[in-house]
Amino acid sequence: MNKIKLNFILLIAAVVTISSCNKNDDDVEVTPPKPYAEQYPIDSLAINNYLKTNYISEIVNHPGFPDDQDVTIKKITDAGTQPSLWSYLNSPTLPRLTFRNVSAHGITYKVYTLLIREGIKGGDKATGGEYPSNVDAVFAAYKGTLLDGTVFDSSNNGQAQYNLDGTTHDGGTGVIRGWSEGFPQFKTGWTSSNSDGTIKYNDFGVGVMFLPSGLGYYNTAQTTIPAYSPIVFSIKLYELKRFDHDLDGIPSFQEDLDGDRYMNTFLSGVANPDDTDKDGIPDFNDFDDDGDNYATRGEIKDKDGNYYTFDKIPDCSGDQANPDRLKRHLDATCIKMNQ
Ligand SMILES: [Ca+2]
Ligand SMILES: [Ca+2]
Ligand SMILES: [Ca+2]
Ligand SMILES: [Ca+2]
Repeated sequence: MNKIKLNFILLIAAVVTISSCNKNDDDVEVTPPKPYAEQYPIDSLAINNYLKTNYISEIVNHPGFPDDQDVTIKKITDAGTQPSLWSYLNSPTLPRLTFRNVSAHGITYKVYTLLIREGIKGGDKATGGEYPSNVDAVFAAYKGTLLDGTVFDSSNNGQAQYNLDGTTHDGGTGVIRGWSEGFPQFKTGWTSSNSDGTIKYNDFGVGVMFLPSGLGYYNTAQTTIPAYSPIVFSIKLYELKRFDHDLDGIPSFQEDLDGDRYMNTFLSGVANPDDTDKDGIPDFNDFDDDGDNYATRGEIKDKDGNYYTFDKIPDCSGDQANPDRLKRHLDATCIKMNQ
């Protein structure tokens, strides 16, 4: 590995370390951590029980106002008229409860999300209807509750930027791992202006995520969240912001090779579907994706030095049309000098 590359990795590691420290500024109390493998089965049981004993009691329909699509979940008191959250599991219609397996801390978490409304495209700019990847930023509203229904935090402020990559770069707030796992299950809406100049959010994605404590705050109690609490977030996904982590000119979400919206750095020896040259650094963080010692940024220009749009990056033969082609910056055997 060349030195520049190594320094770049160390820089990224330093940024991540610093932002991780910042995230804990509000900590109230830290109890010694239990093994994750010991706590997770307890959380899993509690979340399953919650899903089977709670229902959606209200969804506010108030377009253009901050409380639009506020979701209230309550304990079931009449099973005949109050379908449990669990009853929506893999439903062909919305609401739909689904889960993903998430590998972290040496165990596999099941992360449930409930999709209540799809975000869709619209407005003058025809934006919206987009999924964030797990390393993008979101502009969202949220309400966080404990499994007993206690609300511990909420915000309808769509102006705040939350970085799903956990960092604070570009003015964002770093988030818990559970948000990085949950938000890519929802799509954005579109914005317009109210007559008073404030932003109106339209057709945004609405849903709920159910997070084990290991993907939340775990043993680090917050002011209103006891240690080892599974947490529930109802969310509204207004907008997103794309990042380009390695500054190679290709937004990170387009470096997600398997297209599952998740990019991670794994322990060495674990196959990473998003790492072209298999050097342990996924493409979105690797400024030389194919490991040919030429930076990606220099490999995606035409012979006049102009950058191709992502869709038009050719393969080694110059073909720009075949959707299955291997783009030249991902092909280490392609000679890229003197194009
Ligand atoms: Ca990039
Ligand atoms: Ca991926
Ligand atoms: Ca790599
Ligand atoms: Ca290269």
